[in-house]
Amino acid sequence: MLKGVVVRSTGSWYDVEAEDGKKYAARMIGKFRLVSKKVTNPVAVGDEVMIELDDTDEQAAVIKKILDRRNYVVRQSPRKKHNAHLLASNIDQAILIITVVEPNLKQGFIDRFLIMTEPYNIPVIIVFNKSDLYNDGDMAVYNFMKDLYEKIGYTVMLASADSGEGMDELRASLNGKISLFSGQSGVGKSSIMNTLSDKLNLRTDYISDRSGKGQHTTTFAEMFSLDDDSKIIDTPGIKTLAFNHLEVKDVTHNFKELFEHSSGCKFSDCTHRNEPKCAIKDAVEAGEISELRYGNYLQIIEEIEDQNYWERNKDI
Ligand SMILES: Nc1nc2c(ncn2[C@@H]2O[C@H](COP(=O)(O)OP(=O)(O)O)[C@@H](O)[C@H]2O)c(=O)[nH]1
Ligand SMILES: [Mg+2]
Ligand SMILES: [Zn+2]
Repeated sequence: MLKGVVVRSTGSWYDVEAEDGKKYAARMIGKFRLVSKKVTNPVAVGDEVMIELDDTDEQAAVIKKILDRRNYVVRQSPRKKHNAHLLASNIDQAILIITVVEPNLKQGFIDRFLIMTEPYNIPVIIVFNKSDLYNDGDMAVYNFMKDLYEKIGYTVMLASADSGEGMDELRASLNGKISLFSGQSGVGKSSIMNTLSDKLNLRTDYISDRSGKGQHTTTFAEMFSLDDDSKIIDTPGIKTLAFNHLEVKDVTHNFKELFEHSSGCKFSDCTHRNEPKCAIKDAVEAGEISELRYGNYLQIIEEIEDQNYWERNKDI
């Protein structure tokens, strides 16, 4: 048996980089205990595993054991909306690539993304790419977002894969860490990763219209080495993030500043809507909590409740 790390997952087999320095195509045989019954894939990129080598094929192996994860990130399964899909595990930080233009900023996406990293308090760097295209108005949007998210504890950077702005700073922040790269299609994730390492050569998409409907070319998550102790994980571009696999309280607990203020609410299970003596509503009114974030929060919990209502009342 050898210890190794899953560096790529296709769903049917896994590329494992083992402690002997070699890469194996590993399969899974038999039953594996899932994070929970609601997770569709048992193994994720970043997982540490024990593998058994194949006697007949020197590149093949079988995954025998998944070692305990120190953290993981899940999203709603693209196929089964009440199930979760593991994106990656054992990461030090997440890099969310976003842009104000091309495609136009969807601010709500940032808040949805942060719900996925908050359960394990995974640090997030929000990178606003394509700064070379920003006019004064776009810069004002960026500065507003930087203020908003830094105030609640995230790091925000300005960057451009084209002009090179912010690339040294971003590269420095990846040193010695395993970083998950994520973002909507077309924001420049592959372009940025290519500038960070000349070995990568990832395919980049060409967007032909300003509406920004890029097609993504990354279909599976994959871990790459920047140097001996710095790794980056590329993930498929995300179109939308929905949370039908969660309960309202999961969202309530994973909006960082809402959770921090919630000790002031009268009811411990306060959802911060119509309940009396709600510290969150007070904080929004006082300008201490962003109305944008609060609005997104309300929208997400309503989506979950609407969904659950129809699920509960399927027979009607
Ligand atoms: N102007 C400009 N275009 C960029 C920048 N980064 C990426 N792009 C372009 O945006 C499109 C999508 O980039 P890509 O890296 O494939 O995005 P991904 O889908 O997030 O991986 C391509 O046409 C890139 O050339 C940037 O910093 N500035
Ligand atoms: Mg890409
Ligand atoms: Zn409340």
